[in-house]
This record gives sequence, structure tokens and C-alpha cells, in this order.
Amino acid sequence: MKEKLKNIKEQALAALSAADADIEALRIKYLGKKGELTAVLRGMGALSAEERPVIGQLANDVRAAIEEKITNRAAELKAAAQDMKLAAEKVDVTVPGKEPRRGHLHPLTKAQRELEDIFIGMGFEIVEGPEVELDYYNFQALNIPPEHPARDTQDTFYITDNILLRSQTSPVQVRTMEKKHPPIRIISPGRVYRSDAVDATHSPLFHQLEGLVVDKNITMGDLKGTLELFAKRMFGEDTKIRFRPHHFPFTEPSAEVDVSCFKCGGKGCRFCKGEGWIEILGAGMVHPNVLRGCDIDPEVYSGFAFGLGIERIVLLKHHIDDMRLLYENDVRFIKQF
Ligand code: 2NL
Repeated sequence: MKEKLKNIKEQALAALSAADADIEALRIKYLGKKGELTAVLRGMGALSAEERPVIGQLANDVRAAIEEKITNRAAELKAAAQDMKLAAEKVDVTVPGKEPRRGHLHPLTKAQRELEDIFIGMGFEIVEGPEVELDYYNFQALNIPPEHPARDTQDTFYITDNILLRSQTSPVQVRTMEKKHPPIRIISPGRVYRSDAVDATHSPLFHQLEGLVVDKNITMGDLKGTLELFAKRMFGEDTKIRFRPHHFPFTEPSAEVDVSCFKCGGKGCRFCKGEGWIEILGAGMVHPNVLRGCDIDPEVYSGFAFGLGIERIVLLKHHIDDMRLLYENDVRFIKQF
């Protein structure tokens, strides 16, 4: 019987050591009512009075050993399961994150800021003003006579007889001249409106940047020097500029200004259509009538002014052949710039 108890103990402990689940089944097998240990104890009646307490004690020891082993093994398995769970759920906080997709400014906005930076670097201030304007500031104060074709309702968006969407940013500069005494050195970037049909080079809304300098002794030389520096900063240090005579009602004399082709350097290529030059802006000396209208004496002060289309600069710079692409906001297009 001793032998039997010893075997049960050994088998049970070995089985428990090897068990990785279902400890309860082993407990029933060895310690349960119909279990192996119980079966041995049932046979105790056949033992002698001396043997019984010895075997009884031994049986209790075996039971205690198996119970202890069950408790320990259950704890071991529980800890192992916990370890596995923790390992499986481990988060490596040092793994680099997924980089978020980051957008960027619209190419028109970028170009406007680039232009602004160049002129700020030359001491200009940025001035903004209303997009809904009085006829007076958009036309009359700029020496544009009532019969001028620009005033036609075909070309300008009128809101009432004397209120309109500005067709240039000059009204901002007129308002500045009314308010401030020279010296004046400003640029006015912003949206302007013209009643044009949409095509590859026209849009009813586009962006302009005008500049104005008024002081004593301002000459055409100052205009040329300013625009030359601007052209070098914008299109490269080798860029040259060229003035061609032109007419604007608000400047006299007036000129259209070309830059040497920044593709071929002026030799003539497909980009500049063999010309070697690309037109980028209009400019001139502020007309005495415009100064007088703002209570600035043209006998004492003179000034120069210029205006450029920001879209045109963007199209040229990036070789874009259709202005509509700038407004459609298709990210596949926009993200290239
Ligand atoms: C062009 C030409 C120009 C101006 C704009 C201006 C403003 C005042 C007085 C005189 Cl307040 N002139 N602005 C002068 C010459 C040309 O723009 O082709 N723009 C796209």
C-alpha cells in the first residue's frame, strides 16, 4: 500500500509538472471522490491497527503534497499566461510614427509672399484695402476719363452706378496718398476683378501687386533701379530688364517692362518665342493729375508706380500653360509646387 501511495504521488506530481492546462481534471483524477487516492484509502479497512495510522499519515502527506503542487502549478500557469498576454500586448513606444500628410501654401500665395519679401527687403510697406470700391478710387482719381473703355460695364463689375469690384489695386494706393504725406513707399497686393470670360490666360478674379513710391526728386532712374533689383531677386541675378514705351492714363511717361528670358538668358528660345525677352509688368511716373487729386503738389513731389499680375508670374515661373489649373485646386496639380 505504501508502494501504491508512493506511485500515486510520483505520477500525480509528474503529471502536474507536465500539465499546461486543465489542472482541475488532474485534481479530480487523483484527489476526487472517485479518484486514485480515495480508492487506496477505501482499502484501509483491511489494514492492521498498527499499520492504519502509518498509512493514514502517509496518505495525508501524499494528499498535502499533491494539493501543494496543484496550487503551485496553477500559480505558475497563471503567471505564464499573464506573461504571454503582456508580451502580446507590448507596445514599442520608440517605433517611429506614421508621418502625417502635410499640405503647403497655394502656389499663388507662395508667389505673393515671395514678391512681398523682395519689396519689404527694399523698404516697402504692404498696404491692403477694400475689394468693393468707389468708382472714384478705381477710375477717376487715377486719371481714367469717363469715356475710357476700362470703365465699360463689359469690363468692370458694377454693383451700383458708382460702386464696383476694383479692377486693379491702385485704389489702395490712392487712399494711402490721401491719408499720408510723402515719403510713401508701398506695395498693394490683392484680388482684382474684371468681367472677362474664362480661358487659358483670363479669369474674372485674379491677383495683382502694385507698387508706389512718392517723394521729392523721385526719377525714372529710381524706377529702373528698383525694378532691376526686383527682377534679379525674382528671376536670378543675371536677369536684365528693358523698358518699352507704352501708355497708361495714370502714369506719364509709361512703359511696359520686360525681363531677359530666364530660360535661355536672352538668346531666344521656344519659351520666349525667340524674343529673348518676357513681358512681366507695366510701370511709369505717377501722372501729375493723380498726385494733385490726392493733394500732393506735383511741383514739389514726384513718384513712380508699377503693377504686375501675380498669376502671370506663377505661370511663367512654373511653365504652366493654363491659368485655370491655378483655381481648380486639384491636389494632384497643386502639390507639385
Ligand atoms: C499693369 C500696369 C500699372 C500702375 C499700375 C499706379 C498707381 C497709382 C498711380 C499711378 Cl496710385 N500708377 N499703378 C502704374 C503703371 C502700371 O499696372 O500692366 N498691371 C498689370
